[in-house]
Amino acid sequence: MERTYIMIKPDGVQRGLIGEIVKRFESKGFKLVAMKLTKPSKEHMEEHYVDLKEKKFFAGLIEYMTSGPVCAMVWEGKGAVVTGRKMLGATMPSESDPGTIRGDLCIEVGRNICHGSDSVDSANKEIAHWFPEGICEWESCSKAWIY
Ligand code: RTP
Repeated sequence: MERTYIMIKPDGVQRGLIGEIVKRFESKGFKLVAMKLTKPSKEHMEEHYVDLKEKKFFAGLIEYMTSGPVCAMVWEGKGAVVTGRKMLGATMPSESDPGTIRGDLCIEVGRNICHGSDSVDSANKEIAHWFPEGICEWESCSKAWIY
């Protein structure tokens, strides 16, 4: 089953949006298979965004992304990568459609509250980078408590 790496950025954590974002992924039907709050090192974040290292905004991006804890998650389900990106909305909040996470909840590109893998290949690399300890494998083996 396809998996994607979704990260709530420091501004999303500080604004108390973890519950709102998790709710959207749960309501959509995706399955949460890994989650942790972690304050990444500069080196760890530079590796995550290595493809952007030549961009003018790179230093500011790293400073922002290491300014507080992030909520690192892995979500599983059919088409999780493409659908996850659609749920996040466009990178620029001014271009994100209403109904998307960025479209509903933020204004600045430099404070756009969430990250989502842009391909299955990136997702696999990002999951290994953020969860080297492995992730939780679980099945809904009994539905006795679901009404
Ligand atoms: P992300 O990796 O965070 O999900 O973002 P993305 O694929 O939608 O966009 P990308 O181009 O990879 O940019 C990564 C993050 O860098 C910040 N950014 N700032 N100041 C700027 O013009 C600018 N452009 C991008 C955003 O936080 C963006 O999400």
